[in-house]
Formats: sequence, structure tokens, C-alpha cells
Amino acid sequence: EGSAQASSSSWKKVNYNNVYKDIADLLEDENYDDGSYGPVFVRLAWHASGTFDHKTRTGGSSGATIRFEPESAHGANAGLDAARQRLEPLKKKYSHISYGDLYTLAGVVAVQELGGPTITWRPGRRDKTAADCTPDGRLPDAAQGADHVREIFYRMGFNDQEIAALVGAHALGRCHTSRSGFDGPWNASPTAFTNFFYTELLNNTWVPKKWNGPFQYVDRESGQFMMLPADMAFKKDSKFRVYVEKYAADQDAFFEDFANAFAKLLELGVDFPEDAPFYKFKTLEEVLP
Ligand code: DDH
Repeated sequence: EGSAQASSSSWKKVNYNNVYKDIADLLEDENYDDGSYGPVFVRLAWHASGTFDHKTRTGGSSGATIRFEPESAHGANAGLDAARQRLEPLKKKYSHISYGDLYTLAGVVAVQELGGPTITWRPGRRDKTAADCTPDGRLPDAAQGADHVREIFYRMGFNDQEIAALVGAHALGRCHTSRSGFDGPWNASPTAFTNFFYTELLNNTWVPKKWNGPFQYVDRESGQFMMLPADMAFKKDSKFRVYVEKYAADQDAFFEDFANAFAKLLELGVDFPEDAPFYKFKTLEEVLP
């Protein structure tokens, strides 16, 4: 993982439609997790971006400091090396792409190819060096509740509606004991982008998991699905819950609000070149005849 400081116009030399397609081709792998790198690509894009502090204008996806120690070794980023390694061949193939653009575009591709909304995306992030790594503690702690979640996301510049929409990404993927210490997927279709985070949260009875691991919840009926303490905050907190109920009842409303909030997340703190165009990529399925 190099540290090359690209010149200010190198982003123009990349065909992002081709990168989109190549990332999409990397998603499936029957030997990885639930068969897709999509969820961990979404998580990489989010953790690369979610370090932003709007007061100091530090952090965020521009710079892609998540690839350097100490940031790569922050507890919250455990396991994201799997996503970075999977994408590394594309950095070689498209030498002019920045890591910041590659990691955020991977999140866009994953959301779209797994059935989610179109995410508007722009290129032009410029990589920084290890000296620009953000301090530990900027990403949310899953063991905490609504006050903590608000503190973390307000620091990025989000409001309650946007926070509630973003956490719907937990329809995707799973917790790994080897990474976060928590265990299990949030629902039965972890490789499909749906509003199931909200429907599962509301419709199940969540009970403490009986185990030696960190405190978390499982659904009482099957014991197969999980919620983090920080997830349960969205059910318990009356202001968050308004949006949880809305998104559970209306997948279109969720898709629209998620698309806006996720696009905003990926742009936090980025100084885009004035002539950087907005892309709305077609999915592979839409492109194929
Ligand atoms: Fe998350 N998340 N996340 N998350 N997240 C985990 C997995 C995934 C929190 C904690 C965890 C967002 C918000 C929060 C995804 C996307 C997003 C895991 C498990 C923990 C813990 C990691 C592991 O063991 O592998 C907390 C806390 C919050 C919060 O407070 C709001 C947001 C905003 C997103 C987003 O993308 C917009 C995804 C996807 C995963 C599944 C990863 C995988 O490998 O599978």
C-alpha cells in the first residue's frame, strides 16, 4: 500500500466506469464470509470517511489514512485489511486513482450491486501520508448508547435523521468475534441491501446473548440474529425511533435518505477539484443487455 502523492489532476486519467465494473467483479467469493466482500467494502468506505471532525476539518476519506498505522490498527478498523487487500490489485491496474477514491467507490459499488439505491459519487480525493492519521476514538463504540452515537455523528456534521438512515447499513454483513468481538448477522440476508435492519429491530424481541463475549443482543425466537447495544439505542431513543418506524414501513423512503446521507458521508472534508463531475453509476445488471 503505497503513499504516492498524486499530482492534482491525476484523477482525470481514470475511467471510473471501468473501475466500477472491476470492483463489482471482486464482490463475489464463495469462500469469504457470506459469499460477498460487499459488506466489508461498505464498512471500509464508512470507516475511511467517518473520522471527519467538522470543527477542525480533519479526517474523512480524503487522504485515505486508514491504510496506515496507527489508524489501520485502531480497534474499530480490525478486519478492514481484508477489504483493502482485495482492492489492492485495482490500485495497481489504475495507477492514477487515489486510495480515497478507490475505497469510497468500493462502498458505492457494494451498496448498488447488493440491491441498494444509486449513490452519487465524485472523484478527486488526494492521498495523504501516515503523519495525517486521525487519533483513535473517532468511530462509534458499539457498547454504548444514544448519547455516544449522537456525539460521534454530530461531530461529523450529521443530524438524527441522517444517523438513523446510515445505521440501516447494518442490513449488510455480520459481526466477527475475531474483529469486533461481537457475533452474528443482523438478519437472514446479509448480502442484500434492504430495510431489514429496521424491521428486525422493531419486530423481534431482543434478549441478552448468553455467552462469555461482550454484551450484545440476540433475537429470542431463533437466537441467530444480533443487535449491538448501539443498535438498540435506535429502538429505545424516541427521536431515533421515529425514523426507524418510518424506514421499516417504507423501503423507498429509506433508500432515498440512505443515498443522500451515504453520499454526504463519503464527501466529508473532501476538497474536490472544481471540475470533478458527479457520477451516478449503472449497476452491472442495468448495463448488461
Ligand atoms: Fe457498523 N459495525 N456500526 N455501520 N457496519 C459493524 C459492522 C458493519 C457500528 C459498529 C459495528 C455503521 C454504524 C455503526 C457496517 C456499516 C455501518 C460491526 C462488526 C460493528 C461492531 C464488525 C466486525 O466484527 O466485523 C456502530 C457502533 C455504529 C453506530 O454507532 C451507528 C454505519 C453508519 C455504517 C455504514 O456503512 C453507513 C457494515 C456494512 C458492517 C458489516 C461488515 C462486515 O464485514 O460484514
